[in-house]
Amino acid sequence: MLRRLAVATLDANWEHDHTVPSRTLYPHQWSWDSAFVAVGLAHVRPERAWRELESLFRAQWADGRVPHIVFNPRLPVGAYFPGPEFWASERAADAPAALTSAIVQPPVHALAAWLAYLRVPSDAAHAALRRLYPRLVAQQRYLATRRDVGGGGLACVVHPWESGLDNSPAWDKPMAVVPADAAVMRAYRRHDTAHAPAAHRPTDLDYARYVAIVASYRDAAYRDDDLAGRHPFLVECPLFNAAAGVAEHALARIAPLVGADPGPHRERAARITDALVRRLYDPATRTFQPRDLRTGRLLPARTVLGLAPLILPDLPAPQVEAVVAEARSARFGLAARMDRPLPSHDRTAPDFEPLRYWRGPSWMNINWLVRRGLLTHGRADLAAGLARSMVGLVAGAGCHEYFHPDTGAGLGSPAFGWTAALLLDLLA
Ligand code: 9YW
Repeated sequence: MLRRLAVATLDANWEHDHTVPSRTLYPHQWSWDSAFVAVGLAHVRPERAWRELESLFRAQWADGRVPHIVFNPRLPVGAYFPGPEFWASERAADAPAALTSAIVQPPVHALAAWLAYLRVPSDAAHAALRRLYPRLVAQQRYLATRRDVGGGGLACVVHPWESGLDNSPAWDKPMAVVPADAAVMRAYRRHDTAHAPAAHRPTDLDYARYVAIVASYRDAAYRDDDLAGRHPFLVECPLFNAAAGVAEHALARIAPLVGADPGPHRERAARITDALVRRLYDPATRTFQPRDLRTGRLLPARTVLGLAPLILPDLPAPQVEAVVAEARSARFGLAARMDRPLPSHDRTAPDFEPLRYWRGPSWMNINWLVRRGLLTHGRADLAAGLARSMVGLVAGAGCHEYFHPDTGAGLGSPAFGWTAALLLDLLA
């Protein structure tokens, strides 16, 4: 039954060569959504899993960046805000012919490609891996070179949207100093609040700041040189960089299959893990925290982003223990028997908001990543507890975008791509 619901959701969201996250809220192709969706499609429609990844990478920029949105040119202007006219990515020398945004999302694609291949290692899958490998390598090179603004071996994100967790409390401090006026939003029509209650979504002031950060990047034709001198939002995120590390591990597995040397990938993976521990681990609180490059300080909110480094297979034992302890604390509630998956923010924090998007609700993709981390580090008991709670959530509410972290009620889009896809992976 559940499996059938998940497949029907993915089929309904399939759009000629990719899957939309949601027909109503997000009608274009989103980068990390496509990676998660490919993991699920590999179980039921393997040929589509490769089309999903390949259509995304066809829109890759010449500098290697993989845009966070690839716009469907068949949709009318105004189908989503901000649309291609707002991004005006044609101002950048490296932009592709496709209509895209100009920022990125967490690089979970190499992992998705590796898992899709493992699931069905057919000749077609092998051929797709060969085509994707150089593109995945270019994606990593972009992040490791142009985005190492702090010079310490980590990629920085230049917009909260790049973190994938848009309005996470992690970003409150750096966002608070971005100059913006909520009144700016009168000039635009938000698409999201027409399809979901405003109380669940980022505020107009958040959006005014999102717009201001894009405007700053756009005014520099989306160049990455001298970001430190001019850009209003620059943070090193633990989830984003953990994804980049895992990508190198995945590429090390893929490389021999396509006639490439896995050695450099292993070395880069080790360097990323080392940099994460050195730059984002706080021994005083025993947590991973994002670093604000504009102040040089770690950001204090204890969000679920801090649990993501668990996905790194070479995370040293003290940090593994620390992340597991944080996940098991009252802040997140991980246990071998648990009713609800992990929330997106510390339940005990005064700014925990169970209904508002990334400020409290539970999300399948983050829980799926944490579960992988638990399996990687031999915590099968906790991984099983988490998986059961995730399946229970979808069994109770359907393939929603996110869920109330206490009641399990479905929130946001009711037919969401990555929820369906990752459920299929859990049920496999
Ligand atoms: C928005 C599509 C995207 C996700 C992001 C999520 C949201 C778009 O939806 O961003 O309107 O804010 O935050 O992670 O990729 O599902």
